[in-house]
Amino acid sequence: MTTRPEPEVTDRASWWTTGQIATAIGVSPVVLRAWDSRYGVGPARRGPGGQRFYGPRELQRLRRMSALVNQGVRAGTAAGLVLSEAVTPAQSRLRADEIDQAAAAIDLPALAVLLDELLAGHGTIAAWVDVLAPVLRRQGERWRAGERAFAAEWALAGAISAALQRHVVGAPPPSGERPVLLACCATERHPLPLQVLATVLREAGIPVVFLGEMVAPDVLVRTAVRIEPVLVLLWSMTPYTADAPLLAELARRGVPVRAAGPGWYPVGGRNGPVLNGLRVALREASARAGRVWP
Ligand code: B12
Repeated sequence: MTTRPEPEVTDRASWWTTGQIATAIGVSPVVLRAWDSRYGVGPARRGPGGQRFYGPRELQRLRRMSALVNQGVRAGTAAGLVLSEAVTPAQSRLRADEIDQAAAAIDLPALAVLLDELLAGHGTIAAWVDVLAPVLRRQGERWRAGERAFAAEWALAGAISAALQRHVVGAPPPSGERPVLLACCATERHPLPLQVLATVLREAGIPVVFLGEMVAPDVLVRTAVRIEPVLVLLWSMTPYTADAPLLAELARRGVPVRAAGPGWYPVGGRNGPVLNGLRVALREASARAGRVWP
C-alpha cells in the first residue's frame, strides 16, 4: 500500500520502471518481479498493461531489501522486515538522539553506521526532514547559547555529506540531458541542504550538477553558460553570504536562476520568491526538468 497520490498515466515520467530500478540497485528485473509476486515488495502502481511503476519510497524499500539479502538474510525474512519498517516519530527522535550523541563524542565509525542505516531505512527526504535537520538545529541552538562545539558540528556535517554520497552509488550516470545546477554562493560554507536536494534529484533520475560550497562567481557563470542548465539554484544560508550581484549577472546572461535558502530573505529572490524548503525546491527543479514531482 502507498500513501502517494495515484498519478495520471501522463505522469509516467515521475516513476521508475522495473529496468531502471534494477539498474539503480544492481538486482536483475527477474528478481524484482519475484520479490513483488512472492513477497509483496512491489511497485507503487501498475500501468494499463500491467507495467510496474516505482516511486522513491519503493526504491528505498528495495534498496534496503537488497542490502539485507546481500548480508545473507533470506529473501522472505528480508521482505517481512522491510514491509514492517514504517517509520514513526518516536523512532525518528531516537535516531536523532543517537546521531547527536555520536557527533558529540566525535565517534566517526558509529556516525557512519547510524547515517547509512538512517538513509536506507527512512529514505533521503524523511532522513533529512525528520532526523538530520532537527539534529543540526539542535547544534545551532547550542551555538547560539554560547556552547562552542565546532568539532561535533564538523564531524556531523562531514559524516552526513559522506553518507549522502554513499547512498546514491548506483544512480544512473550523467546523460546528455540539460541538468539542474546547484551551487553555494562564494563565501557560503553550509552546503548540506543543497547536497540533500542533489541526492534526491539523483535518486529520481533527474540530471543534476552539484558544485558544492564556496563556488567562485566566475566558475559558476562559466559553468552555467557552458552546460545550459534547466535551472540554477544559488544557495545562501546566512544574510552575509547572499550574493545579489551574482544572481543579477546570471539573470542578465539569460541563465534561469532562483535564489534558495534563508540567507536570501533580506535581499529577496530575483526571478520569483526565494525557495526555502526541500519540497518546494524539488517541485521547482523537477518541473524545470520536465518531470512532475509526485
Ligand atoms: C553545520 C553548521 C556549520 C558548519 C557547516 C558544515 C557543512 N559542511 O555544512 C560549519 C562549522 C562550517 C559552520 C560555519 C559557520 N556557521 Co554554521 N551552522 C551549522 C548548522 C548547525 C547546520 C547548518 C545546516 O545544514 N542547516 C540546515 C537546516 C538544519 O537548517 P534550517 O534552518 O532548519 O533550514 C531552513 C532552510 O534552510 C530550509 N531548508 C531546509 N532544508 C532545505 C533544503 C533545500 C533544498 C532548501 C531550498 C531549503 C531547505 O528550511 C529551514 C527553514 O528555513 C547551523 C544551524 C542551523 N539551524 O541551521 C549553523 C548556522 C547556520 N551557522 C551559523 C554561523 C554564524 C556560522 C559561522 C559564521 C560561524 C563562525 N563564526 O565561524 C560560520 C560561517 C560559515 C560561512 N561563511 O558560511 C549561524 C547563522 C546565523 C545567521 N543566520 O546569520 C547558524 C544558524 C547557527 C546559529 N544558531 O547561530 N556552520
